[in-house]
Amino acid sequence: MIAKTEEDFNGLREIGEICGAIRDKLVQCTKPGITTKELDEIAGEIFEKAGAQSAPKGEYDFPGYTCISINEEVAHGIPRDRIIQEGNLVNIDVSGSKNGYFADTGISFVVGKGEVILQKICDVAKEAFDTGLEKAKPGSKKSALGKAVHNVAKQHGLTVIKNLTGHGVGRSIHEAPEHIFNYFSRWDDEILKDGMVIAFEPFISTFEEEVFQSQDGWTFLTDKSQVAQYEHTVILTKEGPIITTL
Ligand code: M2C
Ligand code: CO
Ligand code: CO
Repeated sequence: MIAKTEEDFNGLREIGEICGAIRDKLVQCTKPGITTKELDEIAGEIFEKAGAQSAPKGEYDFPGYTCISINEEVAHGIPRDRIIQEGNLVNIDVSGSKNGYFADTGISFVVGKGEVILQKICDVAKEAFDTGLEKAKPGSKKSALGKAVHNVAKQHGLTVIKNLTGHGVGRSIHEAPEHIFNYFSRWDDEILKDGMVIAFEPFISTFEEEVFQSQDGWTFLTDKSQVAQYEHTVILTKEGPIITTL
């Protein structure tokens, strides 16, 4: 969407804050021994108390309030009886709606002490987000974001997942612009607009560049790579980006 009115900005900020708070609460509750289903139930309670709805459940009939992905699961992990363990790479992705406005945010992190490479891909995902965000200005090319993300990954001897992308958000969970690529695409000549709302989500990978879908019809998996994501909902304005999900 293109945010124009005070009502748009307030509505986007409200659901952004709710999703950001759920993300932070789930990260804080992620300890060895807890299951992904137990974490998801915490999210369900907060959505309800806040008068908000889970976007995956509401829009896609996803079997969970949030997507929680562990290790080889990159995204769209279904909350279930999988027990989180020390050293796991965990991704928590929270998206929701309230009063017709949507937000989407996600983070990957390591539980306790883990392999050094896991912390590195999480740090690089955040660095790629921050660097890409510097290019997120009305009037600039959308392709500049992906170029920045891929460059940061390459600088660290890493790469990106090319078949998972960011997207427009605001009045629904996935809307125009359809793709914010995490690499430079010369066919992508779209210009970013004042008030445009995007979910920017770099996926940084150790070497593979594509994920595949699991038999469960939802979960995106890698074969041998390790992958980290970092995502926020951002309103692009001439005065600078507004991150609604901080
Ligand atoms: O848009 C995402 O960030 C998720 C969608 C949840 S709906 C089941 N919030 C995303 C991540 C990876 C792939 C596609 N979409
Ligand atoms: Co998301
Ligand atoms: Co998203």
